[in-house]
Amino acid sequence: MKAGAGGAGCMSFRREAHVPKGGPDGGDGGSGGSVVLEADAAVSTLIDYRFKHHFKAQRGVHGKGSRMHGANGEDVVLKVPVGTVVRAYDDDTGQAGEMLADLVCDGQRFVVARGGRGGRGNTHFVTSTRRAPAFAELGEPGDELSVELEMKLLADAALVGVPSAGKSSMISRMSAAKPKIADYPFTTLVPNLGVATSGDDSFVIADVPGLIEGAHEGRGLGHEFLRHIERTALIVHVVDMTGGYEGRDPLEDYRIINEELKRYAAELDARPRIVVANKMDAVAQDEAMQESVRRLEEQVRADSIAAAEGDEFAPSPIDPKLYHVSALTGQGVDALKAAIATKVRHLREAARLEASDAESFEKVWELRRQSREDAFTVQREEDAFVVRGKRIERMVLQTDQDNEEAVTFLQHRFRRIGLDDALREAGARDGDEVVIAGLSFEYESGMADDDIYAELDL
Ligand SMILES: Nc1nc2c(ncn2[C@@H]2O[C@H](COP(=O)(O)OP(=O)(O)OP(=O)(O)O)[C@@H](O)[C@H]2O)c(=O)[nH]1
Ligand SMILES: [Mg+2]
Repeated sequence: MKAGAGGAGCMSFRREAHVPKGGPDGGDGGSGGSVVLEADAAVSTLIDYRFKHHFKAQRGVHGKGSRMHGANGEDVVLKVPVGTVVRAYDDDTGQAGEMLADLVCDGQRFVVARGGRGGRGNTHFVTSTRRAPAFAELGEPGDELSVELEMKLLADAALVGVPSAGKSSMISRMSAAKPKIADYPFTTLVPNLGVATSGDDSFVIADVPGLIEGAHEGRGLGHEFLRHIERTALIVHVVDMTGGYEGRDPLEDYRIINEELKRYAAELDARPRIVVANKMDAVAQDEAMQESVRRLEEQVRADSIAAAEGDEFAPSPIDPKLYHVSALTGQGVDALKAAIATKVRHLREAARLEASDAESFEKVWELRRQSREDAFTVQREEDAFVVRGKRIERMVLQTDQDNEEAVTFLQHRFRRIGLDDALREAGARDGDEVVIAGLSFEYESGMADDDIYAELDL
């Protein structure tokens, strides 16, 4: 992603008849266009970015005399699916790094490569002692970086449970999805999505591969999919009441799954959850299975209270009711669907409140970016002190090094962002070499007293 550079500010003086030298009138450069990612519910895949990898926004136009500002470069807006995670990507190592943004709601935007600001024209540098500043700023370079886009599943609800619990049977009962169903474990190898409707509500439900003990550390197939569950608002835990052909204890299965979710990510422990007793058609004739249902019923109620932090009347993320269902006969499926739909509706409303200004997301990412960019480091390398930091390097690149006044202004900016102090702390002495953005400067302390630009902003 390559943003446009800002246009240069203009250094110019007004010319009028009979006025030998008018005041400064150099206009500002326009800002460069940014590359922006925008989550769009109408986009369902990242396929557009499979083959086209390079995106570049326009540069800003240079300022002109008579206070004429240059035009801004246009932004490039790339639409991505809701659920796209953006990470910095290192071209050299081929590794994805820090997460830059997580686009979770429709319309959410993230400026991935910011256009450079336009340089300011010389009108900005007038001070009480310098009425005719003979310099202007160059445009800022635009950001240039590589990112990795990953689309994570965003279903409203996910069916989880041990292999063969009947998750695929359930999704095929609830929606038009037709996954493979079979009486051996790990029939489902990739998640299936289905759209279920109940009354006026509809929700997206995912059927994920069965989880087994140790899934959180990569056993079985579950781990790959636990990261999807991580982003699902509601977990529908399907318990096989027959214990399956291995004759397992349904209560033990239930505990194992809960433990795996918790160990994968602690916050999954408090994720809203509905527990379903499946294969109830087979339970009717079996005394021992009926006993299991009663025990599970009690366990779910107890877990629900515990999840509400011991307060029986507080809303608990875990539905206290155990839903009796047969995915085979369809018994109880409509009631379950209605319960999921209601819960999903409430969760969406809560999420909407949280994100009510979708801006707030953008602000958070923006603040993170700023603090990342404002920071700089000073490192002693051989005989020089090397300074690294996005903002400070940009300041240097914005300065016409051949123009003495411009360089003096740069020194003012250095002081303002604390470079002098940082250099002194790092042990710099007068005359030492300081390298920023590939350019050499000489350290000189005690200049703060004669800062002729003290009254100006950065
Ligand atoms: N009797 C009975 N059998 C069921 C019921 N639901 C599912 N089954 C059977 O249980 C077996 C496993 O069902 P699936 O839906 O494939 O189970 P799954 O949870 O998706 O299994 P994995 O994909 O392997 O994790 C199949 O033989 C189904 O026919 C039910 O309500 N009653
Ligand atoms: Mg399955």
